[in-house]
Amino acid sequence: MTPPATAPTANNLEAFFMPFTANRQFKKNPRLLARAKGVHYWTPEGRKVIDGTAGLWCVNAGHGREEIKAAIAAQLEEMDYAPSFQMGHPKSFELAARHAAMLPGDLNHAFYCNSGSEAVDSALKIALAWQRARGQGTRTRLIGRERGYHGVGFGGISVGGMVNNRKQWGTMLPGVDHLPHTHVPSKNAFSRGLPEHGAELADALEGLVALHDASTIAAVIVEPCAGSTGYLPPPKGYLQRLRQICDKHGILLIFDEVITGFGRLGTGFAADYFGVIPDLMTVAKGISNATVPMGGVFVRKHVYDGLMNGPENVVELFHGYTYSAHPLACAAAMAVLDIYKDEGLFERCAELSKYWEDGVHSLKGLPGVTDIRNLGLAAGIDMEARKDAPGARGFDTFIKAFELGLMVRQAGDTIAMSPPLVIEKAQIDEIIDLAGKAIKQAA
Ligand code: PXG
Ligand code: PLP
Repeated sequence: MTPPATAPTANNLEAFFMPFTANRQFKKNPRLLARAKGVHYWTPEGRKVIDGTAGLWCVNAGHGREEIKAAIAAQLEEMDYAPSFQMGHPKSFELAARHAAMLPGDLNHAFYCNSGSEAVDSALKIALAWQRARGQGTRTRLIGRERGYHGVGFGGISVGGMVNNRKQWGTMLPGVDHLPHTHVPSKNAFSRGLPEHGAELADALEGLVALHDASTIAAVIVEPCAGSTGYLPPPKGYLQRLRQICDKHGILLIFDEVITGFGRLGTGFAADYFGVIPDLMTVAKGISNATVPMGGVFVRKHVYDGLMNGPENVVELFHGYTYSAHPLACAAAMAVLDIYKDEGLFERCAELSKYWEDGVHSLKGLPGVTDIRNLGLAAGIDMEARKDAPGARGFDTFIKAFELGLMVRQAGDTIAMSPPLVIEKAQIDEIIDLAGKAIKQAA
């Protein structure tokens, strides 16, 4: 049979509608990745690129891990798929028990899905259902934060705070409000680790309570460290204060740990790092080392228990995905947990983070660099925008870096980096060197 004229070939990139990409620009000058191992990618032509971003903040244990491959292959052999609606398969329960055991406090229950976006929508729905189940059904309002990223579902973009991810979609969810973001470069520029100033920004939640009344507010969702917007570690004391205000007013606190979860800060979760336990936590990415898509919502005991009411034959939460707790994802996630533990990768991240901090802050003084932030194995570098061309300098820096052999992530005129946790010191040196060259070449 003759293939249709539009069959995609190496030089026909038209059919794929690319996500979060300037499609027409990309297809004129594509950047393809064809192979990956360890902390490197290779282009189809065989050019080696060091992965300064762990894919998209997700390949925490490095690429091509044999143990994960073997676990997925074995699961595929044994059973490809089983539904999780009114049925179960052993690995989903085993994985949830393992997650519960490693999570702080009484975050003892795991709901599974397939991405961070689904995790966020699931968490928002669980929060609303819980408030209703305890007789507080007037609490329907959800509070997010400016510059927040919570994926791309309607719930996630509504509580999210990045204008480009919102402006095409009209009113989104009703009854949402936002806290101010915590980026205060006038006071905190070039902070190493947590910025000193800005804990009082959490008090804006008291302002929202005064405006809307606590009886209308179900939950607050924040990223402990805002990731997508260019990496913003929270001011000292900020998350603790948010926790106190939520407790005072019966508002659930949701930490979106899609990026910070599974080791990025040198602890299992940001909740461990900050000693602040949210009522619900969303995760994805590092949960499966990005081998099989997976996301999850971890839920504290009171939230789970609050929903386990009514007749026992009635479904407690009318929510779930065909692929919730997919057997391949569960098998991958357990192999990943073994690697994190056996190789001590969270501890390794904690040990390397000072070296990383010194490295990224050595870029201070390069042309146009206005701020550098870091926490754990991640960093954000702000550059001055070119006159009348916001984002152009950031994009050029990203392109120059890729040509030099380094993957970074661009958000406007900010560059973010978050290498796999298996990175070596010499490779950190290489990343810093190439990032510095790219910043200079794009200046
Ligand atoms: N919450 C947070 C905090 C995230 O960082 C999501 C939810 C959504 O996850 P999914 O799996 O639906 O994409 C994310 C995802 C970037 C970048 O450039 C960040 C993400 C995704 C893609 C790019 O910083 N974060
Ligand atoms: N659309 C239709 C027509 C469906 O039947 C389903 C699931 O059964 C979905 C969407 C949701 O798909 P998923 O469960 O993979 O999110």
